[in-house]
Amino acid sequence: MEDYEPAEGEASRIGLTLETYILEGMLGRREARGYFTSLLNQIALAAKMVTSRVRRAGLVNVLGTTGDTNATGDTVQKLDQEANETLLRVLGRRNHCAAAASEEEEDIRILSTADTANYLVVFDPLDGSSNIDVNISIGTIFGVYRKEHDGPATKADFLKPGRELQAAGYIIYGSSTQFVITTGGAVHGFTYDPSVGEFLLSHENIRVPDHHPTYSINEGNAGRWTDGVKHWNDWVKGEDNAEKRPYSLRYVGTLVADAHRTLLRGGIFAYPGDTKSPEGKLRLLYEANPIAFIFEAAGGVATTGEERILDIEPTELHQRVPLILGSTRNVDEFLSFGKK
Ligand code: AHM
Ligand code: MG
Repeated sequence: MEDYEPAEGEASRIGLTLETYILEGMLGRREARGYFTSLLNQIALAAKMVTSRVRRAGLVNVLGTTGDTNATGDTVQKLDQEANETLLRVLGRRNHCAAAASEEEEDIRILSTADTANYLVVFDPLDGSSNIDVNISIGTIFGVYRKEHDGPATKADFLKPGRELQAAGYIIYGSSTQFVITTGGAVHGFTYDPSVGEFLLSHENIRVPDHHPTYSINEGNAGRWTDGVKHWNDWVKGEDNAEKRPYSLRYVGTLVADAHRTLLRGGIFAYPGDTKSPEGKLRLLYEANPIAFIFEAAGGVATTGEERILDIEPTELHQRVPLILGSTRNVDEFLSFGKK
């Protein structure tokens, strides 16, 4: 898959719409039939629909006071279920997505058996759901794979390592809504302009800084960590002017938000395995893989502490995985404690 990186010497394209960017990517590929382009545009459309809904999140109960039905008579749903339904509905429309696997669904959902349906989409429709009700950043994470055979998609089609992703991205519903996407080359960020109704290129060619004195981990779990993680945690809090320690702690509790900050500023995010959850908390298919794909494309690292996230051969749709990601040097520091 060719990526959408601007040609050498090409002027900055800040302000370009996401739709134009996706279309230009297709025009740059000789064999392109437009299916991939169409699929990415559908994801962008779903993102607009979800953001419009997220922006009214505090009004759900207000809108639902007439007996838990909304203006069109539908039952008022929880936002994460609504985001899930929106993505499934929009992805199912153009016969380019054969099936989807969602964090909110027990099994895969077949969306099209048409010959044109050559792609598979994995997603976490609303990541950080415990933060919805308290008006803290939440997000949507997605990844796109190619379906490699004729005939209907199966669950086995989704059990591929993350390095086979054709595209990955996330949408962060923060102080503004931003859409970060890569097809494996450059990573770009687009900011939603509600007055125009479009995502506009605002962060061109994002690169993860090599190091930043920030760490991000749920320290409430400290008693359950391995000795390596405990020693690393003591070390980041130790005093050393030259190394800019102690590092600052930043933890939102929404992976998309913690990863987004780490992508732009650098530092480290870790959700390691512990005595209660040896495999950590985060899901390989919907969370770790797409975010790892973005970090690697931006020059960062994503590992379980023992192996590269993108090399894991999944065995289950909903399997969990320890996730350590961020700037190369910060992750190296972390790993040096694990090995002691
Ligand atoms: P969710 O998909 O149900 O929202 O859970 C995943 C979230 C991540 O966004 C975040 O990194 C993590 O759970 C936070 O977990 P904890 O509250 O244990 O720190
Ligand atoms: Mg999640």
